[in-house]
Amino acid sequence: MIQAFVCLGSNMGDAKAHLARAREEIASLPGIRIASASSLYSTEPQGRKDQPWFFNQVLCVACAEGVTSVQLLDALLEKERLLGRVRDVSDHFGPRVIDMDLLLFGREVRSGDEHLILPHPRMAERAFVLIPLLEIAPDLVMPDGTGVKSLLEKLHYRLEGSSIFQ
Ligand code: PH2
Ligand code: MG
Ligand code: MG
Repeated sequence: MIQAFVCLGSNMGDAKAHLARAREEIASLPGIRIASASSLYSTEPQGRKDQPWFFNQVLCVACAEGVTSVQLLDALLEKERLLGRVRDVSDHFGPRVIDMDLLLFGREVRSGDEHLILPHPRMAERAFVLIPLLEIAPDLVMPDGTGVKSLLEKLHYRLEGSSIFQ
């Protein structure tokens, strides 16, 4: 069994409903089980400010023997399409119906392959990822030995209830 972490995000339409659909679809994947889920956070948009706030959530996903990181990523991309995600290449950080980002897949490290980089290349700079991740895995350590808590300590952010400003 391999433990993977997935960050869900939505800032279009009924964002909470999109996250719920995403959880249902992920749970239906063969060889995959949602082991735990963080609460939902309302988060200030990163990268491009002129768009609605997001809801974000992190899932811990247990993958059966034989499920690979690329298979999991491809299954998530397929589910994004099923939920109505249309990718606009000119607007990489813009509004989206649903985003399902693979953050970590066990202790796997991959680089050089644009299709899948592990750990997720931008997770360390995003409070909207690290806060929900630490909620469900407070002692998590990155493959290079860095504690996730220490990554969050380096960021400038504000947590007010379940709202994350950054
Ligand atoms: N996703 C992005 C860009 N910016 N900001 C927040 N708060 N939450 C996101 O999920 C997010 C973002 C690109 O995927
Ligand atoms: Mg994505
Ligand atoms: Mg993303």
